[in-house]
Amino acid sequence: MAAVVQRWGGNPILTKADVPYPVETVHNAGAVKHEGRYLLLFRAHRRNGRSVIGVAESDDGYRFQVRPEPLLVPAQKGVFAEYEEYGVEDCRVSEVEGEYLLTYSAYSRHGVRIGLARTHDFCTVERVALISQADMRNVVIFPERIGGRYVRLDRPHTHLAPWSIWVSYSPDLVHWGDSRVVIRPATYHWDEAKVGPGAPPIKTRAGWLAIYHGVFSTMAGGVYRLGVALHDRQDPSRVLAVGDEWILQPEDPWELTGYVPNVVFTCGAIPEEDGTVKLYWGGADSVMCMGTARLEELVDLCLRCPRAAL
Ligand code: M1P
Repeated sequence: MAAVVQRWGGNPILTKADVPYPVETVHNAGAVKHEGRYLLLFRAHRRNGRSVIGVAESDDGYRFQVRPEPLLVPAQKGVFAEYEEYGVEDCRVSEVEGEYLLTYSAYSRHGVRIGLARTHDFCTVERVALISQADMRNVVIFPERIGGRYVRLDRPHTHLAPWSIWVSYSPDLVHWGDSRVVIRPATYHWDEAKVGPGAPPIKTRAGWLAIYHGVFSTMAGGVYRLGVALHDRQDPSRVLAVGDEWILQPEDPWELTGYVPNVVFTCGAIPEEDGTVKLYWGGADSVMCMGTARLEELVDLCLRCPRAAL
């Protein structure tokens, strides 16, 4: 049977050798189409072990060139400086009402929380707010307001239960609430250890298609895979279906070994007019890869063979 995600033959599309400043990894990139060009906002470890966000550009979504300087580095002053001291990671990009919203993990001695910034041109970035307390990662913002409010999926950490996906709402991007858990890991399933939002949700006729990551713990460590879920268009806290089967697992050598072995991890996917989606993922926390899938098939996978969301 054909794979749901067709890996591109030119993978990996970015490695540290493509970056014109010293870094040891290029992975977990947010993805967006801006003025007809594809942009990847990737995470890169500097040699002090802390991460920055760089930008790579492309005309076709396959062949990328990295800009000479990173776009986002830890803030040097103000409240952001205190909470970004250990680095900025795993940026997601959502276009909402003509501006691009960036959400990223901000690491510091206080834990990991989420920073939100905005840009119009991907040259200058304005930090808006720190939109969570510690500990939180993997925030994706829906590309439109729903019922007048911004909506996000996120993944808080707790010691009481496996880490789950939540939904939250905001009138102004700064204040968030009305939070509810929407997808929990499923016991003895490929995502049983934890789940987390991946790419910002994509609107389809059947609902919001959300690509997420799930982890299974083995004697050799966690295996990160990708799966899909469908949220109601008007009420995204209503999960219509979660696909029982993963859509992508580590298979290529650069996904099986690297900085963290056995990882495919997405922060971005770009829907195209022909019904396909370009999916970008980090391989083994070391390189960037891409592949394509048919949106209809991803939706179908959720509906045809669902597992319980909670
Ligand atoms: O090493 C795999 C991933 O681990 C973390 O992901 P999660 O939030 O699911 O625990 C992050 O550090 C992520 O960057 C990394 O790819």
